[in-house]
Amino acid sequence: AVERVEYDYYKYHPMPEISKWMSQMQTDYPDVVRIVEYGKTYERRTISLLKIGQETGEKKKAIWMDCGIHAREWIAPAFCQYFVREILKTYKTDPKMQQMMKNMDFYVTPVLNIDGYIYSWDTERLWRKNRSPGPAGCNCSGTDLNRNFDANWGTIGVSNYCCSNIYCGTEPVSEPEAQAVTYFVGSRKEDFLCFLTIHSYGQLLLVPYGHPNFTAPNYNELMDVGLAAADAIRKVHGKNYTVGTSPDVLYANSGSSRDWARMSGIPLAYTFELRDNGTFGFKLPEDQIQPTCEEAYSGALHIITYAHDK
Ligand code: ING
Ligand code: ZN
Repeated sequence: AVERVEYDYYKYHPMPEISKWMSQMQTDYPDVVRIVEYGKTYERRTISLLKIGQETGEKKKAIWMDCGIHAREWIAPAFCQYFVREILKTYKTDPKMQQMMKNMDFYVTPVLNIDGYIYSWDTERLWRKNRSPGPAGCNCSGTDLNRNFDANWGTIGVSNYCCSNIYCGTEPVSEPEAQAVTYFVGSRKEDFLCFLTIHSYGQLLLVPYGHPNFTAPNYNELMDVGLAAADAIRKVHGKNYTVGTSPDVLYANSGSSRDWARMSGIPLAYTFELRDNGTFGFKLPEDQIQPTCEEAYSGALHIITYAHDK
């Protein structure tokens, strides 16, 4: 018999294990899980997502979730994997989840910035950016993928200095990882009800826009749903998540994937900043993976259910 070792959702996993886990999910749930390859990183690794939903033969709505756009935020990929396991577990018995999987496909990217994630494991734990080389004459590598999207690109909260951690790149969507998301989501943007991008840390739910001069047309809806999601989060382990735009909560920024998604017409676009509040920061201990995932799941599910029922 083939020995099956249970995947440990409460540990951090290096990229090869996450890739194997993705294949295993497709094998274990052949009716509802499919791996979709949708881009290449700078170092030519394949960017893949899990498409999760019931095959109905009809055109379906969709939910987007990406994790690991920033290399050092290890809790984010851990959450994407937990999220996938949880919806598949729930689906077996829960009529609401069955209904949602019939009407919607969940597109979940566990690690978007694969090159950076590997670099963070192997070389520099606190690496944030991708791994593309800087422009001619610059000795630093990496562009901040969350400053590279085509959303008021390069205007505020970025750096043009290639050694900066918030270097926005040479032009909008110069980076292959940002291109992959822009193309995949952009080519079916009418389908997406919701765009969730998962980061750490800070315990925040950020709504569009990052630029203080612009307000989302459904700002009130985004805030109402975000505040209700924060309530749902608080009920799980008592943690407080602050809801607002980045200029209101911390500082302004441009070129984020969330702002791009909202500008593209996706109504419910949120950035999750998971635990903690700075005690451990990016090096969140493994004993906090489970509670962090439990509370974030509750918040994400609130937004997704709202998007579905609306
Ligand atoms: N934070 C996000 C970043 O891209 C953000 C989102 C922007 C938070 C501006 C607060 C203010 O910087 C992390 N942790 O990556
Ligand atoms: Zn981040």
